[in-house]
Amino acid sequence: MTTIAQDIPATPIDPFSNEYLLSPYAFHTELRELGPVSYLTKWDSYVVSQYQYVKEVLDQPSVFCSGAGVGISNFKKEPPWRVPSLVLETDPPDHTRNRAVISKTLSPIVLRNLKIQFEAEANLLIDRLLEKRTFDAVTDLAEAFPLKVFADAIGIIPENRENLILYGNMVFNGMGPKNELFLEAMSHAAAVNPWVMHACQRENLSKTGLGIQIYDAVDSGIFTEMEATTLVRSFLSAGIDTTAHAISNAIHSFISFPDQWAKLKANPLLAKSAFEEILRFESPFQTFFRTTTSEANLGGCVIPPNEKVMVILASGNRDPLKWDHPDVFDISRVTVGHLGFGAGIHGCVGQMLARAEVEMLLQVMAKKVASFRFTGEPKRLLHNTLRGFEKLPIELI
Ligand code: OW7
Repeated sequence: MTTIAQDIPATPIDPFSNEYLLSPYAFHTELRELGPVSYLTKWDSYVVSQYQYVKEVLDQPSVFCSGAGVGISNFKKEPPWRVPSLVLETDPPDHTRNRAVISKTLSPIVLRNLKIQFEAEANLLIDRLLEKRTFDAVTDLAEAFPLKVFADAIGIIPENRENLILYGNMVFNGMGPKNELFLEAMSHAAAVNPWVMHACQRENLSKTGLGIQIYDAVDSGIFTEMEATTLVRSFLSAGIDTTAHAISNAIHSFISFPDQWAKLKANPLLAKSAFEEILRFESPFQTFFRTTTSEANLGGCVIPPNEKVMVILASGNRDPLKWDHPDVFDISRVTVGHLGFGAGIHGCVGQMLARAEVEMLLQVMAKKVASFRFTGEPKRLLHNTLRGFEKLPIELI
C-alpha cells in the first residue's frame, strides 16, 4: 500500500500566546481536528496533537531526535543556553548509557525506603498546615514538599533550595521562544546557575543520597567528573517544578471537583490512581519538541528533515479518540497509556519517585484533611511549558 502525501495545514494558533497558555484545551481540540500534523506559521515549527501521532513521534527517537534540543530552538542553528543535558537532550547510544546510570540509583528497594520517608514528611507537613489553616498551597505545600523530600533524597545542601524553583523555571520556560517568560526566567541565571552547579558537585552532595551515586560512574571510568556533575543536574532540572505543579494541579482539581475529593477520602488508597488521572487531566509538563533527522511520515503527512516538531502530550491526554469523556476528572478511570510522563526511550526516568512522593502526600491528605476551600482567586501560572498555578490561596480544615 502506498501512502499518498497529504497537505499539512498551516495554522495561526500561537501556543505561546497568553490566551493559549492560560487556557490551552480548546486550542488542542482545534489542532487535533486539523489532522495528524499541522504547521505553526508564527514559529516555523510543525505540531502533533493527536494521541496516536504523539505516540508515533515518541516511539521513533531516531527519526524525531532529542539531540538538537527539546525546546523550540534547534541546537544545530543556535547554541543552547546551558550545557545540554546528558539524558534529555541526547540520543542513543550516549543516551542509553547515561540514562542507565540514573536508573541504577532508582531501584525498587531504594524507592520503597524513600516512600517511608515521604510518608513521614507528608504527615509532618500536613500537620503543620492544618495548624496554620490558611496559606498559599503553591509555596507552602506544592513547592515545599518536593523541596524537602526530593532534594533530601538526592542529597542536596539544605541552604537556598528555593534556587531549585528558579532553576526549573529557567529549564522549562527556556524550552519556549525568547518571549517575556523566557527572559524573566533567565534573569535569575547569574545567581542561580552557579549555585546549582555547586550543589551538584561530589563534595557538596550528601554521602547517603542518590546524587553522589552518579559519581560511581566516574570511579569506574564511564564519566568524567564534569559529566557526572551535569548528570546530577538532571535530577534537579526535572524533579522539582514538575512535581510541584502536579501537586498544585491536584489541589485545584480536588477543590473544583468535590465529588472526587469525597471519593478519595472514602478510600485513601485511591491516591495512586488519582495521581495518574491528575497527570492525564492537567499534565504539568504539557509540551516539548523533537527535531526530524530525515524526512518523516506521520499519517501521510511528510515533514522535511531538520525541522522542529512540537509534541503536545497534554493534548494526547485529552484526545477523544483515545479517552471516554476526556474533559471529565475521574480518579477511578483507567489511565493506562497516559502521556503525562512522556513515552518511549525518554519516558520519565524518575516516574516511580514522583509517584511515591505524590501518592504519599495525597494519601496523608485524604486521611487528615476533612475539607478544604479557596480563600481567594486561584491564579494560573503563565509558563511556556508547564501548567500549574502562581497562587492558590486555600484553607484546610
Ligand atoms: C535534564 C521532565 C523532563 C527533564 C526536564 C528538564 C531537564 C532535564 C530533564 O525531564 O536536564 O535532564
